[in-house]
Amino acid sequence: MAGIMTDTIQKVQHAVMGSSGADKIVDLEKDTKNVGDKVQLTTDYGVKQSNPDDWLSVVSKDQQGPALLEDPFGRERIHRFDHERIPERVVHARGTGAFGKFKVYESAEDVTFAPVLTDTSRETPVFVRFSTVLGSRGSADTVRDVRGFAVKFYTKEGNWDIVGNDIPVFFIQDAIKFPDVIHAGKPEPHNEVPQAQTAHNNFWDFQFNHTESTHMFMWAMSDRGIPRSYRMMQGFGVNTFTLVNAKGERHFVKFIFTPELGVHSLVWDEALKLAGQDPDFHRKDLGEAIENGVFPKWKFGIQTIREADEHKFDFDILDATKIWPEDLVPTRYIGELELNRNVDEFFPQTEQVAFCTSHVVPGIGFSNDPLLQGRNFSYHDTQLSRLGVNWQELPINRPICPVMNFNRDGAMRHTITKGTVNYWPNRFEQCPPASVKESGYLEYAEKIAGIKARSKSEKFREHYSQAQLFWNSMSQVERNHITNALAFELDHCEDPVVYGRMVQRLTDIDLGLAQMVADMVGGEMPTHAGRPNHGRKAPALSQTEFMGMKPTIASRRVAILIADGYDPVAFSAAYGAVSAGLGVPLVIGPKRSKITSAGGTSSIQPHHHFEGFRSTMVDAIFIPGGEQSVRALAKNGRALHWIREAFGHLKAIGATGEAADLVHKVIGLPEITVSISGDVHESYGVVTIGTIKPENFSEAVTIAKGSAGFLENFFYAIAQHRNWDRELDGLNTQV
Ligand code: HDD
Repeated sequence: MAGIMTDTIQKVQHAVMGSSGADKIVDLEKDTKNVGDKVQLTTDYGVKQSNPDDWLSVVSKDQQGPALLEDPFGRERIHRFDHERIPERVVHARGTGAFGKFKVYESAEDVTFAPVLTDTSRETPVFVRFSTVLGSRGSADTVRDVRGFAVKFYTKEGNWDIVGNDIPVFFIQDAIKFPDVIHAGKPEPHNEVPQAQTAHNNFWDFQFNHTESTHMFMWAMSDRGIPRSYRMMQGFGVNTFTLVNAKGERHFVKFIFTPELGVHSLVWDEALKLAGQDPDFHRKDLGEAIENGVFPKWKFGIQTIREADEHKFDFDILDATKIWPEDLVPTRYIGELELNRNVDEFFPQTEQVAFCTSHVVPGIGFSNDPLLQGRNFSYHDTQLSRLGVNWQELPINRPICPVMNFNRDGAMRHTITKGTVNYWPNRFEQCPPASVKESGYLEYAEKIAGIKARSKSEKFREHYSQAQLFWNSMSQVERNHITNALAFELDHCEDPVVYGRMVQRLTDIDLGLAQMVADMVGGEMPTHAGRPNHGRKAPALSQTEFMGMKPTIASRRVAILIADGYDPVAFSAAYGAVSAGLGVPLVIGPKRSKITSAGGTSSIQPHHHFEGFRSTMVDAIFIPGGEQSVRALAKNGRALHWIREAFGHLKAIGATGEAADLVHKVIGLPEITVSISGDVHESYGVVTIGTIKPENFSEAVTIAKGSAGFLENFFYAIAQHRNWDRELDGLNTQV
């Protein structure tokens, strides 16, 4: 009788003991094998194969006869291949993932008894999958879209999933509308166009017809819709969950992740180009950072509201189209999420990972948020069609704690459970339920009274106030970007009804915005506001709030542009310092064969050539002097385009010696260049110096503006992410 439990417990004991972020990796090891091991090629049934290249056929010296169906090896190859695909996710099909760990540094025991949020000595293994929403599995990473941010915590009490987005609100309030919003956003039914974008009639027709979407489309049109990196996005659980503490008190809660590197975005022209030039940009970016040991980290925060305060707000706290403004409900940061390991194989890990909002652990519960209630049904359901009923047995999905119950059988079941009974209760009392003290799930005894009806409570009917709050809280640059994004999207709507009505909708947010968009896309020019603007602001809604983190160049890609005859001193100083700062130096030349320095003292094989790689793929460019090199670059149209484009995309540019003149000539800035220290000059994030100084050889470059060193100032410009002044002053037109 004890056999069942003992066997299972033994299986997982190894993984559960020790509680480091590596527990899940240890758990996966038993299902992981190495192609590199000295094993010979076999069929799936283990028989070694002597010739995997020729199908068994009738052949003679001078005649190729028919292939024989009797060949079991040939048939197996084709059969297996024919069935390699599973249905892609109906939304969030395109994504990438990584392993890591989660730790709380401040116990939240005042609001929950969930050890994952109270035990500060614990490290919980996690798997995180980032995604876009609308595109197919093979679509581009950098399209304008909401990004998924799904975290699976493998806790000792079972799996807990936060299935969130990089935007804190959602398009709809009620799950019953989910098929409509997704149908409207996905490619249109008659021609399956467009791929991975919201810039089409149906999406905007839906937005007009659902006033509740107004808040979210403003977020989607903001720079949040085109993140620079998955590592530079916030993550939000969006829905309202609940926490219960040891005293049995309940709080409403929202979950938030804020990246250590700050929140940063691409610029639109860059995002468009990257979609073609490097469709895997975000996927590679995450892999590269982890590979280089620059592990992405997020602070984990909670916003909590006492149960008794549920109705104290002018919005319904269960409405997923509303944020809880920070001035009313501050975020309390209590933990840290770190990603530190790439997957070994994409399909069994990233593709087969499956999240469920309904998966919570004791101490965490749901609310009556009508979107969440529907999600709790949908996720398990979709895994059934994607992966089958035994999807939780898959290595990536199984918990690291013991799993034992009487759910049995089904397609592809592979756990073998010993014992004579498969039901509860049973005469052996096998597999008894656990009390709350033994970590059994606590159902919070909530009193519910109401009338069964298809409607929502009163406060769910207000749809514009927070859209205005968002717009009011944006910086000028952010407002420009939202205006341009709306102008782009509506330009792709051919139906005048669609763009005409949307222009009118924008008057419910801001008349000026509506007029600027109307001017660009056509439609009747609005003359008065649809409703008064309340004028309130919430600074934490602006990305600029999350840009000023500690300046760093860690994980930033810096392209070093050279040709034969480059200055080896400036080159080495910059290359060494970028590497020392954990940035990624990438040498780019006219060709990928060896490039020789001035005086022939050194040479290097570039990582890429100007045509093969583009400025869109880096964060900054550096050009060392060297008369011959700079002369060659000046004659190379693609190299000049690199400089113009990087400038247009607001990126930091550094140049020394002869290259300083070249840069200024190409971008046309000389008259506004100011000296910031000695002969170090800076203007709009373009940093130049006549000759690189000995102090710049130091590997430990302090990142500071206005200091004597060239690299200090150049790195500061990189750490700022982009130079927005160029855009505000209209200098970024050459892209
Ligand atoms: Fe969803 C996937 C996030 C509303 C139904 N959703 C999915 C993923 C994320 C989200 C990040 C990808 C998970 C992964 O990486 O595998 N979804 C959200 C957020 C929502 C939301 C933040 C609003 C708060 N979703 C939502 C609703 C429904 C669904 C209202 C249905 C009623 N979502 C699904 C799904 C998916 C999914 C169809 C597709 C693949 C999957 O679940 O595993 O069930």
